[in-house]
Amino acid sequence: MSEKATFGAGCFWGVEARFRELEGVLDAQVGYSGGNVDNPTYEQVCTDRTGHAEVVELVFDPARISYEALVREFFKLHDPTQVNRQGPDVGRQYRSVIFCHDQNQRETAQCVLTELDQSGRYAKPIATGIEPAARFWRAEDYHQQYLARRGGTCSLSS
Ligand code: MHO
Repeated sequence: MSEKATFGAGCFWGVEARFRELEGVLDAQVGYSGGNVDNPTYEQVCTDRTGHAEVVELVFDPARISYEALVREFFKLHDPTQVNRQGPDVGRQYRSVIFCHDQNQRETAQCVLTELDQSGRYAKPIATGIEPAARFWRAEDYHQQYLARRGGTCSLSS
């Protein structure tokens, strides 16, 4: 059994690397979602005119890791209070967004978001969008497992 989960949390290099470390995550691909151009290139997305977010699409085994655990990890690995940016990376492509594949995912995402928003952990309100999954466009090969291949790190806020 496997399920999909899709998250946008800034530059997808670091987001992919972090999720790949989790037990129960079977596969991860980086790509673009939530925009209005078919099969966009990275250069098009960087113009901030296509509306796509950089996202990671995960395949996971819900018997080994829950969707809720993935959502909690998503919030931990970036600053969800930043609007249309993540650290030095600015533009709608870096927005914080959860693309839900079904009603259960939507309820879980909303529940964790509300809990964290009310926890006092953040100085500002959480800006994360919760949207129905749109079409996923796989990014260029050179963006896949980018950090693993380069041995580098990405500027993540926490
Ligand atoms: N600031 C990053 C963004 C890359 S990411 C794939 C860089 O260009 O190094 O958007």
